[in-house]
Amino acid sequence: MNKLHGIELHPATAAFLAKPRRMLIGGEWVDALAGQTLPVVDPADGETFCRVPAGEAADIDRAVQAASRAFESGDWPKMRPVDRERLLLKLADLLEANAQEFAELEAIDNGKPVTMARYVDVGLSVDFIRYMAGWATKIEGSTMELSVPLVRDREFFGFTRREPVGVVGAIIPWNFPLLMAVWKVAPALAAGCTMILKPAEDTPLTALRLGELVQEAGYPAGVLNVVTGLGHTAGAALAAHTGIQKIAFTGSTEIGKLVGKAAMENMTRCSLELGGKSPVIVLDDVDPAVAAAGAAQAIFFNQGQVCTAGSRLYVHRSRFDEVVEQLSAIAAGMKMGPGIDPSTQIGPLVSKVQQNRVMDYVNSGYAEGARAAAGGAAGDGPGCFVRPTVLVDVHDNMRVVREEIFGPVVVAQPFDDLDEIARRANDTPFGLAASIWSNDLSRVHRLIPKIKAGTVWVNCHNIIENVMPFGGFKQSGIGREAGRSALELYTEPKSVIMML
Ligand code: TXE
Repeated sequence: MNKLHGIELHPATAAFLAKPRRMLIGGEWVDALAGQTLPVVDPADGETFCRVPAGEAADIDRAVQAASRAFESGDWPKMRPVDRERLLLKLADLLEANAQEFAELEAIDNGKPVTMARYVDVGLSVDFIRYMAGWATKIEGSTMELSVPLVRDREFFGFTRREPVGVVGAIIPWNFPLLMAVWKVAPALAAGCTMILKPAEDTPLTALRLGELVQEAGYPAGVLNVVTGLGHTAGAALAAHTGIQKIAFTGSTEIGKLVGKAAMENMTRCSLELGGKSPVIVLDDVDPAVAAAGAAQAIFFNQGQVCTAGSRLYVHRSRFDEVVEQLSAIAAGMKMGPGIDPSTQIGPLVSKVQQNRVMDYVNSGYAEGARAAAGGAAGDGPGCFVRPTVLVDVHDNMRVVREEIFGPVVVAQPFDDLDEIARRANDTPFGLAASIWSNDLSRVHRLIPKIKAGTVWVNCHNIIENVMPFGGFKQSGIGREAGRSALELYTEPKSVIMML
């Protein structure tokens, strides 16, 4: 396949798609033990364009054994931190050198616009690996003065160490396949852990290609294993495996709870990054054009398939009509098309399942009295498109306001005062993110502590930064990825008390 949807593919993309794809276990490229495969579907036209192995429990078991050998042999955890750092930097360099291929694979597999994939998915991944590489040499404990009772004539000395937690299972979603892989791989490897990575069944390609780069960079066998497969088989087997010491999951709240329960059975360390229903709060001092552009980016970025998507828009009543009108004009003007086409602004959703899920929500909104100020329908043809949609005439109890839609659909409502908006913004089981739009510092600062969310943006939305902790309050998850906090997820503190 050299051309797709009339667009010439980079020769490296075409070459990767042309060869058989296997899973990476213990430094070897292997088929699933049962010999089964899964289709990989182009969401722009619904066609299967390649297949990957359908790994199951037995394959997961092999991968856990390989990762355990790499951990217990000390090949990775005992490698000099500066050498682990060097290998992570090498991985970042290789990813950067192959950026166009990764962007195209992501665009074809997930449907997202290729230009966005190039600068957001691949660009952020390169930066993130480099940032995390630096932490390999900076994992520290502390020393303490002890006051041990009853043994006053002896001296004591206490210190803490941070040790790698061990073998890590990572289960990732399909919305940012490469970036979500890297968010788990880079801190885990920097900390000295080894890993089994299970990408989402809808988007397995960049995780497999990342495995190739890890091999090319010269990592010891078994440090990173990539097993493709379904969630309820491969994913469930990984979460429940007694050979892992930590599971890191990003996905739906529903499956996150299952993964959490399986982890607790074995006391496996567990971090969960789950769904959201993030509010975008526009106060009355904001230029409606700025608010509309911000709200559009908050919800339409990545077709709304973002855990932090600004899916609930609250605008002060005095500005509501103007903002909704301008936002609707932006929505109506967005160019929809296959992700691989560089002129596309809105690609297809990841799958038919997701398109149907999103359209079911839109139709439930209509049934409860909502009206589309823009969009409100699927795209024509076999692709998994949903038109950028702005729903108005909604109220707080509708499903479209309460549940995560995970598509390009925003519900817009007016509000009157700050106390009311804080209460309504928090009236959700989720607590991942929120944005406040205003230049009135006093009101912004009064709102920030009232919002129950892991990230609050001011005059921006969906800005993800390597150095900032990222995660959710309430049912949006447990733990904080990125920044220094990510290292805490992959290390265990050990207290050492010495009598001198
Ligand atoms: O997610 P799943 P789905 C939300 C979003 C979306 C909905 C459903 O609302 O509409 O979830 O998407 C693996 N044991 N988010 O069904 O099922 C699966 O193979 C272990 C928000 O795709 O949670 C994949 O690798 N693992 C989210 C991963 O879990 C299992 C991103 C996520 O899939 C499993 C994605 C099981 N029993 C969806 N079942 C976000 N926070 O960004 C599935 N998996």
